Amino acid sequence: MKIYLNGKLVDKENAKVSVFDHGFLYGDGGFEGIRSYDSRVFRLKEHIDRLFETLHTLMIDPRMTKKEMIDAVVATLKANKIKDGYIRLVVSRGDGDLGLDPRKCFGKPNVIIIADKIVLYPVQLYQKGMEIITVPTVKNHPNALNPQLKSLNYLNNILAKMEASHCGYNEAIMLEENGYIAECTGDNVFIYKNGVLSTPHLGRLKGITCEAILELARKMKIKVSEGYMTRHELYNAKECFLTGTAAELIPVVKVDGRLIGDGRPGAVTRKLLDNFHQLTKKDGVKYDL
Ligand code: PXG
Repeated sequence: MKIYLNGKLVDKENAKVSVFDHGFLYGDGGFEGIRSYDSRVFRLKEHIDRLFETLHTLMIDPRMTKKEMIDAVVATLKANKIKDGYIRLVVSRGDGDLGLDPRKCFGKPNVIIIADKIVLYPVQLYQKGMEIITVPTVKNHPNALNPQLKSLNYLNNILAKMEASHCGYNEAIMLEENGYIAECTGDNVFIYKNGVLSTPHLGRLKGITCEAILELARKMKIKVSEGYMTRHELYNAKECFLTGTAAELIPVVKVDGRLIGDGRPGAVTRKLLDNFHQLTKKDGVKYDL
């Protein structure tokens, strides 16, 4: 396996960064999780735009242009001969001393690209739908660590994930401190009822999959709404599903013990998943192996 590390494609064994890297010491950096389908990197430009926004807020200069970053992702996929895969792109602040002050870092961020195979949720979950719960750990406040930042500090989500798995569930719904639905630990949340597809508007990552689903829904003439969402609305939705790069679109049939709709993946959910699969066949940056 070849890993992209600061401009070079190196063997996995040699892909190493220092223990003084502030990504390791403090979670100081940003990342993206990207997918390729049959030699097309899905919405690569959008992922790179989001990464650069995260880095802009963190005041980390990757010392590469967006075009160079796109080329580096494609080069990594080609070097590993991966047609269908998962790409993890990480930019950390780089080496510094043991203090958290970024000014004492050396201004050389580490840029890492790993291209690997993707492991999906089991296929039965897509057919039967998932059962999930809301958890006590609240979503980071936007003025603390904005959920729109895809930062290397994922502990907020990891704590919520632990709460879900401790209770025997695969995914957790996280609420904002005022109780409104925010998102899951690695997915956005959607509900459908009375012809309207809704997703929370704030307190969440602006998911690339989420945006793609909103676009598809508009094309299907489904009304879409981004606003506040309570647990009551979620429990009484006709359909519910989660979206994310890893999960794509996965139906949810029970939340906190409440059956959603008739307890089976809904027709709109299934149609959107179908259309999403079609989209992955024509969207994105094409490359030849
Ligand atoms: N919310 C959060 C908190 C996420 O981390 C999403 C929503 C969905 O966003 P996208 O852009 O993927 O539609 C994410 C994405 C992993 C993994 O390894 C996590 C994500 C994506 C890919 C892999 O657990 N999270």
